[in-house]
Amino acid sequence: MIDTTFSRVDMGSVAEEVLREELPDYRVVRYTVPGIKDLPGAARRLIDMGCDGIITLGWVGASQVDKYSYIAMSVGLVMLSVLTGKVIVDVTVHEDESQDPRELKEIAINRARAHAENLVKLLTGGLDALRPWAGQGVRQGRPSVGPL
Ligand code: RDL
Ligand code: RDL
Ligand code: RDL
Repeated sequence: MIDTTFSRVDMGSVAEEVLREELPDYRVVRYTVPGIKDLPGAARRLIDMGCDGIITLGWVGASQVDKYSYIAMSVGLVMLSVLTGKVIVDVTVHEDESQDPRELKEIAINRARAHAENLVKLLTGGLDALRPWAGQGVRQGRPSVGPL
């Protein structure tokens, strides 16, 4: 798992608790980097150390320059996943998802927890791990929107 010092919520500790609880037979490695553009390289280093799966926890500021950083991060993580074949779950919170700091914190905590649980399922449940929720409009951070 990789988190950042840029983030305004300690999402890493939320994810770490889930992973340690639900993956007792795994070694959980936590690596903290300055910001989101450092995540793809850090993920590569953890994969090279032998990690089976990666969860990143990133926070995107509200300005246009921050969104450019987000695109760079996102492309980097997707490419890394494609090229290595490893499961990479990307938790991102955008600072402009809510104007209310309390709600934003709640989104961050809920999203980190929900995606940590997704990583557990993807690592341990095989290709069918998420099948029960297929097409169900599942969201992370805010309530799910449900199927049409
Ligand atoms: O490698 C050092 C930094 O360049 C790197 O940590 C960047 O990700 C830092 N950073 C920005 O430069 C920026 O413009 C971040 C953001 N925006 C951002 O929105 N969120 C970050 N980092 O985590
Ligand atoms: O790795 C975990 C998530 O980052 C990943 O599943 C994303 O594809 C989830 N996601 C977003 O983060 C987003 O901002 C999705 C959308 N938008 C979207 O529009 N459709 C998706 N996922 O299927
Ligand atoms: O329409 C409101 C939100 O659904 C929309 O802004 C989403 O894209 C929010 N979102 C992200 O911005 C993101 O980076 C989500 C994720 N990641 C995610 O992983 N899961 C979500 N939303 O449900």
